[in-house]
Amino acid sequence: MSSCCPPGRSGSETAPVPRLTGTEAGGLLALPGGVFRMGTDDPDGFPGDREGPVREVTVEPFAIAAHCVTNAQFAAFADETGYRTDAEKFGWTYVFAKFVPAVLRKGSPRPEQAPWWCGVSGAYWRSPEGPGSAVEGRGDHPVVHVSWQDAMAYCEWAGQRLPTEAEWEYAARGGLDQARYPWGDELTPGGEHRCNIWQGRFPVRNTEDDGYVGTAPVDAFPPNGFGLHNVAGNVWEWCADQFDEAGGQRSMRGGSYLCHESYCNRYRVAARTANTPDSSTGNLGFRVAANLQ
Ligand SMILES: [Ca+2]
Ligand SMILES: [Ca+2]
Ligand SMILES: [Cu+2]
Repeated sequence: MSSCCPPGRSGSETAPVPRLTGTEAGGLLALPGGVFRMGTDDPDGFPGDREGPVREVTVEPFAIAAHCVTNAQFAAFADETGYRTDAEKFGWTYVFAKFVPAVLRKGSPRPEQAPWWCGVSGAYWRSPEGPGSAVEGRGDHPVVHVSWQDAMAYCEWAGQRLPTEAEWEYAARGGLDQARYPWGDELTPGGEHRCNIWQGRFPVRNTEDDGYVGTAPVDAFPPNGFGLHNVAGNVWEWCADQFDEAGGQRSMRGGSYLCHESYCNRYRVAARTANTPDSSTGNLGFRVAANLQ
């Protein structure tokens, strides 16, 4: 697969989703819902990902976070509950190879089809680049190395839930009909970067024109018409849905700081991909949603 998209764990048993309790005040954006046109038939889309056909979808009123769950928010959950993520249980997670110190890179296996990833022992959300790294100074960055199961556990603790794909796309479109990006059809209107993706030549050279080589703060860049930040780029975002009828894989939306037009082009608002619910990588996080009372 020609893609920067995150590789998955394979052949490993999935742990049950822990039952946790707790609440966290909302602070979410309440959206009115309604009918919108979901998906794309654009020739630049990926039919294999089933981005199309364009269809009218009705979304009930709901609430969604303006930004992804941060390291600080996830720390509050982990500190209160002692929750251990799948990356901690498995003992490793995928880190973008360029971020891995040379001494760790040596013994870290790389997936054949995506050799820019390293499976790094001891890496997890608090040590995103492996042992010795920390999230200090990144409290307002999106938590990463969290699996779908981890995201579900956080949601349960917070009294929230993951958005459905339809909710995510409706919210990500910010009221625009069939635009390519959350802000319109142009990637850099007026030459201005509107999201954190990859500039340069993937995966060897990142010119960092948008200001970030890895994650950016969750509220970097202006929000879309509904007030959501960084739906495109920064980190992939887990959704509640199964990816397809085959089951087993969960949907992810939005693309990440590793996305580049030449390689994956999945920062378009209709783009989608998937991973197994126990997989985790350094460019994959989530944003929460909730029902309106
Ligand atoms: Ca970037
Ligand atoms: Ca995103
Ligand atoms: Cu991508």
